[in-house]
Formats: sequence, C-alpha cells, structure tokens
Amino acid sequence: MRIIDTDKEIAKQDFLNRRKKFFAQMQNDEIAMVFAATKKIKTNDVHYKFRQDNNFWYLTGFPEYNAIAVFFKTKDKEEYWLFCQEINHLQTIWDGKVIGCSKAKELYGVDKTFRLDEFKYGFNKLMNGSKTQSLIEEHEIEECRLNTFHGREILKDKWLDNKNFKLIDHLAIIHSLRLEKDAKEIEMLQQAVDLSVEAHIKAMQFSKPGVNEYEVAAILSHEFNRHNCEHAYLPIVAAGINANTLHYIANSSELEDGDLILIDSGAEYQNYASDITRTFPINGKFTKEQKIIYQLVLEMQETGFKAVKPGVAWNEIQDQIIRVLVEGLINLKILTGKVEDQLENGSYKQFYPHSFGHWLGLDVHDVGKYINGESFIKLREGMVLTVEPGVYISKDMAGVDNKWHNISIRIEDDVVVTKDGCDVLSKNLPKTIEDIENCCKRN
Ligand SMILES: [Mn+2]
Repeated sequence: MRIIDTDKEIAKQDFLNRRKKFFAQMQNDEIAMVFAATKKIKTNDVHYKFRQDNNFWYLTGFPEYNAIAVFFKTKDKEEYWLFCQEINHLQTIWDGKVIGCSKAKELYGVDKTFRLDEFKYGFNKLMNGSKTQSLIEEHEIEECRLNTFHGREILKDKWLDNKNFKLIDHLAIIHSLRLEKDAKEIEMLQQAVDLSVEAHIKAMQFSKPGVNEYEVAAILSHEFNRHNCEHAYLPIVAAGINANTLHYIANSSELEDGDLILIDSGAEYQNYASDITRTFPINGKFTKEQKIIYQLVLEMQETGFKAVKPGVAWNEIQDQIIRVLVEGLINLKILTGKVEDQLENGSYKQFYPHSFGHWLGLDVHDVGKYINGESFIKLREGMVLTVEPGVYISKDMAGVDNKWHNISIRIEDDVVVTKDGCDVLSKNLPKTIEDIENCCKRN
C-alpha cells in the first residue's frame, strides 16, 4: 500500500483546475463566498479534531479554519481571494503555527490574501470601491467568520443591495462539479479504499467467538490511525441480529459461534471517503443456508457491476438488482407467487429496504443529484458510487422458514464509472465464499 505524505500531496494544479471549472460556470459580475469549517466543541474546552469543509476544500485545498474564500468574475478577470489567520506569536504558543497570508498565497494559488480581520474592508471594497464606509458591522463579521447560519444570512442580505456583484449559490455549482471525479480524486479514493481493504482483512482474521464487537472496531481504528487516517464514518460492526439495524453503531455485543458478522467500515484519506461492507462467519465457516443467501447477494452485486456504465440511469441499476433478488427469493420459496407481481407489490422490501448505492467522494454519501427534473441521473465517466445490495432476515421473521432466520448479509464495494463499464476499486478484498473462508481461517 502506498500512503502519500500529506503535506506533499497538495498539488496546486489540481485545485487550480477545479477553480477554472468553477469560474467557467459563473457569469460576469457574480461573486461566491465559500467558508471554511469551524472548530467544533465536544465539551467545555475540549474540541473535536478539526475536519475541513468539503466544498471549501474542493476549491482551495486550504486546511485551516477561520478562512473565507471569495471568487468573483468580471468581463476582464477572474479572481480568487482568501481571508485567513495571520501568524500571531502569542497564539502560536498555544496552538502552533498557522499558514499565514504570505505562505497561503505562495502555496495555494491565491490571487490575493488578506488577514481575516480585513474581511470587512475587502468586503466593502468589492461592494462599492470604498474602504471607509462600514457596510458590515464588527459583530456581523464574527458571525460570518464562525460560518453560522445567521452569518450567511447577513451576507446574503447585504449582497442583495450590491450594485457591483451578484452573490451566487455556489453550492449548486460545486456539487455538480464534485459529481464527476478528476484523476487526482480517483487516486485519493483508491488510497482510501486500499487502506480499508487492509483493515477489513485484519478484522476478518481477528474476529472469533467470544470477542466483542468493539474489539473488532479497534482493529479497524488501529489500521487507519497508524497510517495517520481516520474513519470516514462511524464503523458498523454488527454480529448476528445486530446486522438488521442498518445504522448499528453501538458495537458492543459479543460475537457468537454460528452467527455472521457484518462490518461496514471505510477509511478517509485526504478527506476522501471509502465505504466497504463484508459479511463473514464468526467461526470461519458458512452454514449451508448462510452460503445460499450470501450467493444471492453476490449475484445481485454482480448484476449491479454489469449494469454500471455510461448512459445507464440510476433507477435501471436498482431495478435489475431487485429482479435478481425477487427471482432468488421465489426460487428459495422465501417469497411465493409470480416475479412480476412481487416486483409490483414491493414485498421484497422487508428483506432489502435500501437503495443499491450512493455517490462516493469527499462525503461518504457524496453530494450530487440522483434525479434531474423528472428523470434519474444517467451515469457518466468519472462518477464514483457504491454498489451495496443486501438481504436481511431477522431472528423471527414471520412467514419465513426458521432455517433462514438470523441471516443478514450486505456486500458493498466502491466503483468508478469508466469509458465502457466500471472499475471496482475495492476488488482486492476477499468476497467469494471460498476467499472469505480462507481469509477467516481460525486456528
Ligand atoms: Mn454505503
């Protein structure tokens, strides 16, 4: 696995290319203001580890809080200004050095950098060319700086009266750009995925009857942390019936012999998320019934992979996967009746209540539309999504033969849409029954 040094990874050119695309979507005399994330308090004086805002990161690659990026376009020029923290020696004693204005300009391709407390003047200058007239009050600046809802509303109100520029909804543009990943982003996603693959393998090898879910979760955390990475989301380590809770995060039950365990976990690398699920037998061997359901979920996923290619609409993939599920459940006599009727009445939803996947990128459930107007989005090259079918049969599901009870399986991989199909980024993680059992060999 190749883990890249965080500091060296920031390539000015990649962010410059994104800003070019962003400016191309702006009209003359429009302005956009994008805010960095703020420090979040856990309790009293204790903060959460800082995590940059994804939209801000996408355009700037600037890693600090207390920053505002301003983009404006006229018929003569496109400019990117950054308001950020200036180096303050007293503050440095407590928090360490910040990047500061001059380094920010040099490293991040900014046209002009300003101290954050100059925002007021920069703002006024853009508004009416005046440096003196106060258009925004000190306390309002604080609201803006803290990126509060109120702060954003203040800005909106002020800009409504502005003669020079029209403030735009930058999120609509950024979200549509983020839907198609550039080569660098796919590289970042692959890194996140590779790290998750290693972690999942270690978790499969570690799991056994008698250990607790939180111990398995700790294996994942250790693997991510030792590469200076974090979980992209709270991991789901769900043994036995816990897998029926789709967003199970308690991770505090003991693993029992004979049960399956579902692990849904992904690393975050350079703010890019991965999202992978495997389900495997706690004692290392699938039972006959577990194998049958597992094989059905695999078949659903294989159908999904085949469907993913440019031009295919989101709902077509879901429809094809559901058809495989319904045919499978009827074959196993878990459902009865005709395929078309069962598709129509939605009876399969008790076994598979969620969609086949979601966009993946800086956010685990990445931004970008699924529906445009009346119709579902059609896939395009460079889009990245998960394919995650599942079948969940609870401990006492009425009308289902006992032998199928307590079998809940999801298999999730991350794929990028290529010119004529898709590439499964997480293909190196064991998945067939044979490969899983080999990986889970218990001594
Ligand atoms: Mn997912």
